[in-house]
This record gives sequence, C-alpha cells and structure tokens, in this order.
Amino acid sequence: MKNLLLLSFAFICCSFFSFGQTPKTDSLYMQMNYSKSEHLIAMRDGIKLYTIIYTPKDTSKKYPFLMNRTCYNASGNDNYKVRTPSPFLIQEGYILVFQDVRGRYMSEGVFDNMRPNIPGNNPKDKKAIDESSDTWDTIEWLLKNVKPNNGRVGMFGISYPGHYAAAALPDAHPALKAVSPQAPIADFFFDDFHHMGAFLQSYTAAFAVFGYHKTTQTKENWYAEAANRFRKQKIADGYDFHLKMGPLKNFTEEYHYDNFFWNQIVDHPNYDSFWQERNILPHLRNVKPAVMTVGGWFDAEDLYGPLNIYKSIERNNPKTVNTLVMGPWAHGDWARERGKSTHNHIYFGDSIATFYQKEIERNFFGTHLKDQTNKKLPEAYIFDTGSKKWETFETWPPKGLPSYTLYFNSKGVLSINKPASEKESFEYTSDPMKPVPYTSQTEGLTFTPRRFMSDDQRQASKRPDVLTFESEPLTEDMVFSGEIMARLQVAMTGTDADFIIKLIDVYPQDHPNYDHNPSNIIMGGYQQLVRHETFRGRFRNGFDKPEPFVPNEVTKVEFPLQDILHTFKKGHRIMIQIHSTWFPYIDRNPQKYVDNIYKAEAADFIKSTITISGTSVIEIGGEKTLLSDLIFQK
Ligand code: PG9
Repeated sequence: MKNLLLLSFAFICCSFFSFGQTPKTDSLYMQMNYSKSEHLIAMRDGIKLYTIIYTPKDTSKKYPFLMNRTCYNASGNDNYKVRTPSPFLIQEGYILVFQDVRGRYMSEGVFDNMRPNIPGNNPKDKKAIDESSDTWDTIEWLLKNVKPNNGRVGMFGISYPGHYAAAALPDAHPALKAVSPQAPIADFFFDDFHHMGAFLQSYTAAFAVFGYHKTTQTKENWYAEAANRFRKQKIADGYDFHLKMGPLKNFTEEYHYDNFFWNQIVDHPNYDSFWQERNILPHLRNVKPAVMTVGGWFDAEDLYGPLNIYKSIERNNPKTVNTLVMGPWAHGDWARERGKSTHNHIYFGDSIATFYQKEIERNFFGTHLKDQTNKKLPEAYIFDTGSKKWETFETWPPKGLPSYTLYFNSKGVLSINKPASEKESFEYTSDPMKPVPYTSQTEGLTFTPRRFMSDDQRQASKRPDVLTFESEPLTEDMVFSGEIMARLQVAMTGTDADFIIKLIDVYPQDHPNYDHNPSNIIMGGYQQLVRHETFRGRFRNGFDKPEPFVPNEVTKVEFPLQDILHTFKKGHRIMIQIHSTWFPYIDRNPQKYVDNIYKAEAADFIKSTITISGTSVIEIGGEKTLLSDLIFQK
C-alpha cells in the first residue's frame, strides 16, 4: 500500500511539470488547476479571432492575463512557437490566452506577413487594422468577459509571436502593463531571411510556412501540398543539394512558383517601401508598458530583432522600463531546459534556461502584473559567452568597458590597438562554384541552421579563398562588448561581391575537452565562431540604392556586425576571417552585377579576385556606430 501511495505521488509530481521544461497545456497540473474555454472574438471590423483561454479554477483571487498571439496554431501542440508560459508562471497563476492572429488557422481574415503598423488606435475606425488594433480589441473583450481579473494584461511570445508582442506596443491598450518580445522579428530585410541584403538560402524551407493562404478554417488543409513540395525531400547534404540547384531562379521554377511570400522576396530584392513599411522599429514610440526583450547570442533567425527593438525603445522612450536579456542560446532555447546548457560543441553551464525562467522572467511579470516587487531587474542582463557568466549593466551597449581596434598585418598577424606598420594589401580569389561551406558539419535540408554560430572554423581557415588573421596568445583576459564595425577598403576584378567577416576565439592547443561533448570534437586549438556578419557590397551606399563596383577601383565598404559580450581569456588568440561566399547559409553573389540576383542566370556567376587593403580595420565596442543610423534609416 505504502509503495502504491509513493508511486502515485511520484506520478502526480512528474506530470506536474519538470521545472524549466515547456509544460504541455494539457498536463495534469493544468487540468487540475485551470479550466479551458474557446472563443471567436470580434475585432472592430467584425473579423473574429480564435482564442483559447485557460482560467485558474481558484476564483477567490483576481488574476492578470498573460497572452500569446501566434501565427503557429494556438490550438496546436505546445512547441516553442506557441510557447506556453514557463512552469514558474503557470504555478504563479495567470489567465492564459492563446490567439491565432488574423488569417491564420482558426481565425478569420487574411494573413499579412509583418502587417504594417498604422499609427494611432481609434476603436471606431474599422479600416485602420493592424496587430496593435487587434490586440487592443482582444484586451477590451477579455477585461469585460473573463472574470475575475485584476485589470492588467501581459504579453509574451518567441520569434513571430515575439513580433506580435512588440507590435502591440505602439498605442497600446492602457491595461497592457508588461510585454516580453522574445527573439522578436523587427524587419524581414534584416531578420530571418536576409543579412544586410544577402539572402539566407538555407532558409528556403521556411517559405512553406507563410507562402500559402489557408483554404479553409481547419488546420488540416493549412499545409497545402504545395507547401510541402520542398520540405518533404530527404536531403543528406544541403551544400551539395543547393549547389546542384544552381541559381535561385531554379527554386522559383521548380518549387516556389505559387508561393506568394517567396515571390514577394524575389520581386523586392532591395530595401524598398514594401520592406520599409513592415519594419516595426520606427513605430516603437510612446511605449507605455514595461518591456523585457529576450534574445540568444547564437540565434541564427532573429538576433537583429531583439537587439534593435531594445535599442529603438531605449532611444525613443527613455523613461520606459526597458530591459534586455541576452543568453547563450540558439533560437528560443530559453524556453527549453536541457540540463547541460550547450550550444553545438560548447558547454556554458547547468540549467541556464531554468535560471532565466525562475529568476528573470517570473520576476518581470510578477513585478508589473502582480505587484510582487521582490527585486528590480537591471536594465541589461547579459551572458558573457567567453567567461560563461551572467553580467548586469545599467545600459546596453555598456558604458565604461574598453573598446578595441583590430588591424591586419602581413603573414596573417592580427594586431590589437596597434596599427599595421606596413600598408600592404591582401587578396583572394572567390569562386561561386566552390563556395566556402558555412558549417563544418553536414546539415541536411536545414530549416534553420541552428548549430553554426559557435561552430569550429578550422576548416575555413585552411582555405585559400579565406583571409585569416590571428593575434598572439593574449597575456590577459580581454572583454569585447557592444557593437562591432567593419571598415573595409576593397577592390575586385568583378562588379559585385559579398563580404563575410567572422570574429573567432582560438583556444590554446592544450584546452581540455568538455565532459558533455556529444560530438567528441577535440577542443585544443578549436576556432570558436563568436560573431559573424555578411554584407552584400552593392548596398554600401544604402539598402535601397544598390550600386555595382568599378573593377579594380578601391572602394569603401563599412557595415556593423551584431553586438557581443565575450571575454577572450588569457592564452587564447583572437582571429578574424574575411571571405566572400558562405554557402548555403548565404546565397551566392554572382560577382558580376545584375539588377536582381533572384533572377540571375548561371552564366552570370564569375570568379573574382578580391583585394582587402591593409588600411581596413575592425572596431569593437564604443558608443555609437553606423548600426544605429542604419536602424533609424538616417
Ligand atoms: N522568425 C522565425 C521564422 C520566421 C519566418 C519563417 C520561419 C521562421 C520564427 O517565427 O520562428
């Protein structure tokens, strides 16, 4: 009898939730403590949005709402896209709300990718519809129809749902008190599908998700056969597959000819009004709710979004509670506790996701939705990916930390804060038929390259089409923090080129292997990718103004890399790599200027000899770089 009791107690505990894991909303704990209801909520223009509500059964208290608006099927499984709240939030007690956004799954209306924000919010204006107005109307309905509630609403979401959380901020409903955009999309020309004008080709599989209007109200028809035309292939090596596919136009002809989102990308190769009006950043003014933006340093999909949503709010709303959390995570990994927190081959510590959920996220919502003012969050809660410790700062980028300039010397020597004595130039021949692989591992038909952002670069540094510069072993720890700028002087025999810059942490030869090292890779001499950026050179004078290069004419090309916080430890070396292909993560630049690379022919792809002048530099840290002007479209 005693064993039976123990066994049933253990079963109940396990089905509660394992802390840190994303619980299933149908878990025993949820069934015991929450009751579920489903609604079609009418917006100001009459369109009804499908909404699921989990209400705590204990009606003796008044709870706040916690809402997640999603394009990934609110009634679907609790994958991180729908993102049920952490077990710590569920245990605290909230009225949980999950809603299909307009035109998705069980909601009525027509879907629009990154629906442009319309300034203002007049509930009587049935034409001015955007994500902010749909959120406003939903909140109005919740406050009136779901009782008891304490009159306050919070929002959260990861990735596209993170965008919907950010899109609720302009002219927000007064009851919206706390918003956490997590890995939010800010602008599809800089998030997910593009990096500084170059196209993320290995992402091609993602088009199935948004490229087809739903045919009926049921999710079964949602993935039309067309949507799976590309995804269903069994591809072992994405590099070979994409190379054999040839120019991007072949993808249009063979797979995506009826995909409206793919055709939007093909028809708008430059940063024109189509993309500019979908950029949420200029609308983040008059932000009243408290905001906690969350991102992962190794997020291959949305790193631009969290960093620049935080910076835009900080710049336009200096009095708003505005927090940034950046951890050692790939896309959405803070929602999934795996115990040993690793990214690809690198081990960062134990239960980092649980620490975030328990000490940071629970505290943010508790403070602003339940008056649990147990402790004030710092402005920036940032994980140092080199020292592997959390740091807190009054602002981001941090003030008072050193900035550095890296110089390129002969024999591949990288000097720090010491200009190169001789002003020589460095050249390589870039061949789009033999592009530099973006990963040392074979990635199949990858939906998103999740592992490469801390990957080993030893295979690249051996290539003749990769310029590699490496410092002497450091005599002391060096903290690289904040924004990075590449200021290049280049020349080429072709008339267009991409520039990939990589900042790399080179481990000493005697570095021990990690205990938890699933791939048993040798860590001595490991060349860890810390930060990368790809810049499509045609956009050097503006992303809406592509220009060819004049062959053999020295030309300035300057662009920002995303922020970092990384301590390069004593005994390690700092490495910079420069090259012009990175495949199939980035589509190949023909290197002969054509108006639209998505329509380039095979014959347009040519070899080009590229020269990087010794006067080029990489600047790390510092107060302000082109990045802010780029973001604010100065
Ligand atoms: N931002 C991610 C994504 C966008 C578009 C297509 C596929 C993925 C995300 O929502 O996960």
